Amino acid sequence: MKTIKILLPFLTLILLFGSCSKKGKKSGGALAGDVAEKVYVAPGEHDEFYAFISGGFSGQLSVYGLPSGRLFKVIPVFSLDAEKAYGFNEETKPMLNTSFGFVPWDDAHHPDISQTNGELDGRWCFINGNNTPRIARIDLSTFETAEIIEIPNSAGNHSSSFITENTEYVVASTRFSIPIPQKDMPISEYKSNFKGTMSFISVDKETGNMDIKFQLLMPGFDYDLSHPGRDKSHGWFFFTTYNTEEANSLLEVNASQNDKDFIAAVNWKKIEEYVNNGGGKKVAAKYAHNVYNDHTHTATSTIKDQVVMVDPRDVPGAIFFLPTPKSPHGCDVDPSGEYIVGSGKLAAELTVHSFSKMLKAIEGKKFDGEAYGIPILKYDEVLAGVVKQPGLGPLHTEFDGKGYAYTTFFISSEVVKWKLGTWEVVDRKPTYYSVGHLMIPGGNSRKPFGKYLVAMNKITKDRYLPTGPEVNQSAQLYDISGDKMELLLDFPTIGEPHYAAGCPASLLTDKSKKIYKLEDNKHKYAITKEADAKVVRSGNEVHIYMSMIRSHFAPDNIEGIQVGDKVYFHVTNLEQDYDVPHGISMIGANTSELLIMPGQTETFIWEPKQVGVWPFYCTDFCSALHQEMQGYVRVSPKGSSTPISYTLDGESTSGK
Ligand SMILES: [Cu+2]
Repeated sequence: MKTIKILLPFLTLILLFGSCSKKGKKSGGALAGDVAEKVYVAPGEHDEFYAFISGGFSGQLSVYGLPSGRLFKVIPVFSLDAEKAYGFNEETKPMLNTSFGFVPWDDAHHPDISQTNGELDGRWCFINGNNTPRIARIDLSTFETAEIIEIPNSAGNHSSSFITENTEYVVASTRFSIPIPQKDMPISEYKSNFKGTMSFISVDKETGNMDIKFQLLMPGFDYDLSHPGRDKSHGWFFFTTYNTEEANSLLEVNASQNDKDFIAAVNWKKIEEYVNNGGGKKVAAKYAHNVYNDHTHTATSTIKDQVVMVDPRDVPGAIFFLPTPKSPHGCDVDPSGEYIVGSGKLAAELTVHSFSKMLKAIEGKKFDGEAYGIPILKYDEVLAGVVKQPGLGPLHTEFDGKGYAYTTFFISSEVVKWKLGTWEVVDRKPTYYSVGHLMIPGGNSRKPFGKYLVAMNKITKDRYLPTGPEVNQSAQLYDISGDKMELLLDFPTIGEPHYAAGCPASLLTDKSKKIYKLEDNKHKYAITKEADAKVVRSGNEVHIYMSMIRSHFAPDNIEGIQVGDKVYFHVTNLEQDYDVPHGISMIGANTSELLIMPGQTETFIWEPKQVGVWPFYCTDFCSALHQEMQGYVRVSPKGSSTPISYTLDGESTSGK
């Protein structure tokens, strides 16, 4: 017995430091022998889940398979994409228009998949642009960005883009408070003058189209993350706050003074009703609304000029503050809708609030003062329980649907599994290293698929072959189907993955689009057969109506172009076969290539600067004769008498 007592501390030490001593070697040495089998997806086989992982500062959303960790696609959302010409071709440039002009780069943070009755329905994925506040909707049949709406009266669009359980709203809120409306004023007058907003963006049930239904004018705190109520708490939305001190400088000290910040509980159904009855004030606000049309293959950008602003004091009983220690980050609601987990980054314990206790406390008016007219509920009256000494630096919690929660701890670099209701820690596993968010497919819904957990780590260090000073960020896959979590796989990620959403592959595979039908192509410059290809001059603008099909362009020889012309290549891919895109590249053009899907039309502009005969070619290897897929443009001096002419089917035709 004595020996065991003496040995135990040593064993613990060995366990604790065992992983560190393996640095540089295969830390997978601790893995069980059958781990490889669990992530191995044989050639030709498909993964069980999709994972949509945000690209952070890359402004994109990447699509992976689980359990293999294979990368399938990078979906361009808020940033130019040189692989797919998003934001380079004329059709998608309007997608990146904002009230600040063309903003071709953003910081994409939190994807969320649409839901019906609280369960993932796989129709759309939403994601926020954090820097120049925007929300995007990605169509999960095409895996393309279908719509982007800018959020006015916002800065640091961080507690976004989370959706209610019938996708009634996608919700966005401000991390940075600002003067609303914006004006020139001293920063030192921040306190009580700067404000935050919460935006409720309605989503059309059929089309998915977004529209800002209302904005809530909130106290000047930092709103960090948010999640909707579900099931019994459907109709409410919860937001974490920090900097309730309203500091405007040295926040690392000045925003950590209060023992407790808040979770704001918003009864959006009540506010919706108020707005539907004419409540709220229409205020001037300039913001862009950009929509891509699958038939014209073209995006339009509309600048809108007002929003409905609601002052919470005008809707009593709609918003309450739940005191939550200490600078909480994650704000997560369990599948039953009863528990609201607030992860206080600087707190020793993990705080869990109870929705039913909250309702009782509201009814009994158990208030502890108010902040800017919003009642603060008594901490003890809303508390469901605390997870004691769970780890250091809790950030984000998701759920497995089997009564357990999984929380990431940034400082102690681990994922901790604990039981809802008893609050006991039942398992913990290290992450490599410093995990931010985690994802369980469906973990933010009534019906999680509690088989895998993906940890998104901020630091990679020695996990991969070195690639200079910068190493890719990393995700790690854990099997959570048993009592104990099991680390299965490391895989590198694109950009900085802030957050992810996942769903069973079966939800998306059947409706994944294969081609765009040519007969549905309503692009202004589309042609549906080669015989319609033509070149039309209008002043110094030349429009080339071009087609591509294995393995040639029509026309492939063009003459009569002059230096100083603005030449529009409108290129239609006539293929009607799955997975046969073509590309086009023209020497000296600002856009090196367009990648055009079967049935789709895209446009680039070429402004020839030099006399000569200049080639163009297909950039996407499309057939055995791909290298033959090429053509020439003859450029004559400005004012030359060489008429427009072009070849169709090898014959020369004169143009107009
Ligand atoms: Cu080709």
